[in-house]
Amino acid sequence: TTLATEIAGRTFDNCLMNAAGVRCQSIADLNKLIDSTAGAYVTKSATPVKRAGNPSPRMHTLPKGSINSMGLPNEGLDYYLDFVLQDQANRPGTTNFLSVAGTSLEDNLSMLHQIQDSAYTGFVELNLSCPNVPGHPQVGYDFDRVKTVLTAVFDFYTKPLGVKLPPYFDLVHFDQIADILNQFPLTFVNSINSIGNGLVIDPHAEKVVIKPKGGFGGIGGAFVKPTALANVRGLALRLKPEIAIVGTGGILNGQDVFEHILCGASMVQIGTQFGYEGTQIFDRISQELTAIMAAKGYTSINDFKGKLKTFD
Ligand code: RRO
Repeated sequence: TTLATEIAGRTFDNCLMNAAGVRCQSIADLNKLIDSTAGAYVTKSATPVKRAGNPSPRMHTLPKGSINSMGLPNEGLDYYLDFVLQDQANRPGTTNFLSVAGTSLEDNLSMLHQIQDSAYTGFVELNLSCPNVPGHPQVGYDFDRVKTVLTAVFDFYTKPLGVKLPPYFDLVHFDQIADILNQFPLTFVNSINSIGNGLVIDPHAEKVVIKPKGGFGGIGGAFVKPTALANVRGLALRLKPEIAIVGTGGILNGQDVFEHILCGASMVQIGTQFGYEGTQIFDRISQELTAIMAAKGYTSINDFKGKLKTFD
C-alpha cells in the first residue's frame, strides 16, 4: 500500500501535509515538517514585508475546532523564499508549497515577479481567502476580482501555481468560480480556507474569546468537514482535469482523509488538528489511512480518488 500522490508530474511520497498558517511560520517549524512523514510542507502565507499580525488573544481552540484571527503574521517573503531555495538545493527532486497572500493586487504581483525571477521550481499557493485582515475582503468571494487577479498573474507567471479558496455555499457559486478557474493554467486549487467570520463566545464570561474584529474569526477543525467535502466535491465535478485538488478542512483522522480523496482530493492538508498534535500526526493518520485502504483492498489513492458514489 502506498500513500504516494502526483500533481502535475511531481510525485509526493505521502498525500498528507500541513495546512498553511499552522506551525509553519518559522524555520524551526518548517524543519520539523521536513523531518516528518508529511509528503510536503506549505509555508505561512507571506506578504512582501514582515507583519506582526493582529493583537492577542487571536486564536482559541475548542474540542470540535478552532477560531482564529491571526491577521497574517509572517516573516516576509524573502525569509520563506530563501528557505525554500535552500531546501530545494538540499533535496533536489522534492516539491513543496510557498504560500503568498498579498493584501493588494500590487503586493501579490510584486511577490510573484520575485518568485518568477528566482531559481524556485516548486509550487506557489496564492491565498485568495484570508478572512482576517480588517478592511480587506476575501478575494475569493468577488468573482470578477478573481478573474482580474489571475489574468494579471498569468500574464507573466509561468511556474506551477494554485489558489487557496474560501468555502462556497451555493451551487451557482461553484459553477461561477469553476468557470473562471478553468480559464487559467492553474496547477491546483486548495479548498477550503477557514470558514470566515464565525463567532465563538464564552457564556460564563459573556464575552468573545478572541480580541481582533470584535471576536469574529475563521473557523477550522471538525466543525468544517462537511463544508470542506462539499467544496472538494463541487470543484472536482466542475474543474478541468489538469487542475488538481488539494483538500483541506476538518481532517482529524484517516477516515477524514479517505473521505476527502473520495471527493477528489489528490493531496490533503491538516490545519487545526496538526496544531493540536504536531508532526507526529502524519504518522498516526498515515497508519489509519493505510489500514482503511488495506481493509478495502486498495493499494493506492488512485483506486478511490474521486470515486464517491451517489444515488443517481
Ligand atoms: O493569518 C490569518 O489570520 C489567516 C489567514 Br492569512 C488565512 O488564510 N486563513 C486563516 O484562517 N487565518
